Amino acid sequence: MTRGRLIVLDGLDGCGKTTQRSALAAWLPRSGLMPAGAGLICTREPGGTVFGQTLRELLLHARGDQAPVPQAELLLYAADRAQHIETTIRPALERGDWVLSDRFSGSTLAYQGHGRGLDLSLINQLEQIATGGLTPDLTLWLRLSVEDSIRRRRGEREDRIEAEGQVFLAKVAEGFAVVAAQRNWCAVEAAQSPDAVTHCLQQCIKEQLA
Ligand code: T5A
Repeated sequence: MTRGRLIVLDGLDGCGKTTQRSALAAWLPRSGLMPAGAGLICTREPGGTVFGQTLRELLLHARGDQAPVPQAELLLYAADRAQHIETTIRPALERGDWVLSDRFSGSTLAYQGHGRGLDLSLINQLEQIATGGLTPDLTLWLRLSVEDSIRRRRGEREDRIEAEGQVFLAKVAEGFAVVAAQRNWCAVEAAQSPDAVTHCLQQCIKEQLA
């Protein structure tokens, strides 16, 4: 049995991860890329496990006195990831299944590292603990401007991270650009029609994983 593949979608809030995750989930099993018999697990961070759903609620919706300080926030994202990897992602990959995840450790570098200004080398060490060294086979970065991110989410109820505002989001956007270059992510312009974005993502996946 060959190990499965881990594909990650990442980027700013509202960049289209959910939309594209659905499109890729429909396409991947008939793409000819997955071995016969391999399943596809679609998941997300935070909240890809039952335990993680409780953490997601705390991370995104706790306000006022209940809200975590930045260091606690960092540790909660790491805890969510450790649980996600050990109970969902690693077993799936070992079975030979493919995993498509909406966000992974690059988000922590972008949001908690570049956005909050927490120490990047400590975040990298924490990533080692949380992931046990597991890295994605391919990360697809949906590149979107801060202005488009805000425009797309206008009128929707903001979660705690989204409510941080434009200056924070600009630092996160810069962070994604840095991490994408360092980690050799596949960048796709997210400000195109959803179908055009899907087509570009499919091309990246075929080029990298065929
Ligand atoms: N976070 C997460 C951290 O701070 N650290 C971490 O380590 C991790 C893992 C939750 C938050 O947690 C933070 C980052 C986040 O702030 P989330 O649940 O992934 O993460 O939240 P969002 O990224 O905000 O998810 P959204 O559902 O809001 O955005 P998506 O999934 O990227 O985008 P989607 O597909 O829902 O689309 C958003 C809107 O845009 C439209 C859609 O119809 C929708 O209205 N749209 C398009 N419009 C025009 N053209 C296109 N191509 C479009 N594609 C989608």
